[in-house]
Amino acid sequence: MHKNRLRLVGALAAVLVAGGMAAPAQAHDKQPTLADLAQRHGRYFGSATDNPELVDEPYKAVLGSEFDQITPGNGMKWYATEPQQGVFDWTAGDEIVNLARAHHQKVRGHTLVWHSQLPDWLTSKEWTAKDLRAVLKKHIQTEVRHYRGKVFAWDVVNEAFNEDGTYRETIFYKTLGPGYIADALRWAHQADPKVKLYLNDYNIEAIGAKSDAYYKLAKELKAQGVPLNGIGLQTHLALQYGYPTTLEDNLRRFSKLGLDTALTEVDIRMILPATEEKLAEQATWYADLTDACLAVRRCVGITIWDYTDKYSWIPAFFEGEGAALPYDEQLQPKPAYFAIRDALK
Ligand code: 9MR
Repeated sequence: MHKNRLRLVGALAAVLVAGGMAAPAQAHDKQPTLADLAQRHGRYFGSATDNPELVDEPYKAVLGSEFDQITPGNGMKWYATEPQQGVFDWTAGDEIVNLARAHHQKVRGHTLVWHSQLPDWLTSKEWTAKDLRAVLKKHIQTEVRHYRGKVFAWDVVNEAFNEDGTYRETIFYKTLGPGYIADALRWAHQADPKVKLYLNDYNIEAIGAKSDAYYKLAKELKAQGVPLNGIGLQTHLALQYGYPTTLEDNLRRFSKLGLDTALTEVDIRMILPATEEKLAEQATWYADLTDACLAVRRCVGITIWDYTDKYSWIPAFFEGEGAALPYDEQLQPKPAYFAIRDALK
């Protein structure tokens, strides 16, 4: 399978280059899009985006045509939505929701409870459990109510566990204990009983200590009747660390608990420079994770963490790494793009 795909992708790339066909992305307009192909399987294929990028018209054209699901990269996070206590600002999130609606794309809400990108008023103070509970409940319910009917799912709690499967010692965990997760889910459900509620994290693609922690917690929450609908696997992969070969089994065990799963923030970075070999391996990984999602009925869709290397978070966070997405910095599709298409066919 791997070898065939590599050969196919390589051949296709060679034909395109030889024929001078590395043409603008618009040249693909008449072919079915990633979204079209995913829909044939009852899945979506989405991309994250971020507000500063929305002045880039060629970028927006591909974002609006190739994908049927959007996740705001930053605009719905706590620092953006409640910059002062009790003062809510929906400008950034609304801009993305409105753009998505104009293109009939569904929106994943990201994220309600996270230890990162919190406003200063929240992190610079010592909270009593009673006060922090009230603040958390109000934040969750105000935001979920605002986006009711506009987002299909929420990453309710993001990145709650450490690599070894212990709870991350966040302000919420330290002040409220592990029960903050069930509370957050219940509060979100009260505010919008229809929206799908997820826990979301990275490095939980393979079966291991961290994904086991989610499995155990999800099982407990389901047994207690807590409104949890799914687990989001961020899927920030890196070629140098190897492919998570237990991904499909992992997705399947969550399905068996009665949960949806989604690959929510996919990218596959590499140590630069990006060689033809690395791009071919990356393409294979993109195809493999697409196959894994398609093989598990309750894996509802795939979202890449923006679609182009032009706007990837990777170079700023991992020095010397990048080229993680299916489109290059000139918005040209890479071998990974064709490999995903092939996997969806
Ligand atoms: O894409 C986001 C980037 O613009 C921000 O600078 C960064 C700050 O931590 O967050 C990025 O998105 C993260 C997401 O919200 C949660 N999972 C990891 C993502 C990459 O850092």
